[in-house]
Amino acid sequence: MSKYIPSPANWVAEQVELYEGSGGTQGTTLKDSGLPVVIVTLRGRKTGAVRKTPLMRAVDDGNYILVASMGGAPKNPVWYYNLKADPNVEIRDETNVFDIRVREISVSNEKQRLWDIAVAAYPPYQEYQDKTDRVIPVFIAEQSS
Ligand code: F42
Repeated sequence: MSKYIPSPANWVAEQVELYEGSGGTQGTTLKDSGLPVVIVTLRGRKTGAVRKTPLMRAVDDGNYILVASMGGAPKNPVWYYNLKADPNVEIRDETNVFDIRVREISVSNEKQRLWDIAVAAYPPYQEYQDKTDRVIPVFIAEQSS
């Protein structure tokens, strides 16, 4: 079993601790927004360590949509590169936990469809896209394989 390295961002590490420590019954929303969050457990591509990344919950017909927005920052979050290197993740959605494979969506019509669902779930994603020059990557985690 690999070592777990918490996020260097304290508010993120604290949310993970509360969410996972409570078995998915506490800390399951983003701050004051009340909007639901999932925890994605993945592997660091250089350290091989276990990393845990909270993301907003956006779902298309039972499949989770993962949006690498990082608040509209100019660079992709590091977890984007970790997922490209190893797409096998665990997703915790409150008390439900799934082992699942993710893939990046680049086909434009499918990406637009998933993007629209993600923005409906979390409207600030659109503001983040508008303020950055990069095209925000989107992954899908398909429950059925
Ligand atoms: N971020 C999003 O992008 N989208 C969301 O929808 C989102 C929602 C959300 C909700 C709640 C919450 O608490 C946080 C939320 N975040 C969301 C923030 C998200 O959880 C991440 O913190 C954020 O996207 C930044 O991701 P990051 O992977 O860049 O994390 C940074 C802080 C981090 O952990 N950096 C590490 C570090 O030490 O600087 C690197 C960790 C790492 O993966 N290292 C790799 C390794 O091998 O271990 C090496 C990677 C390499 O290539 O160098």
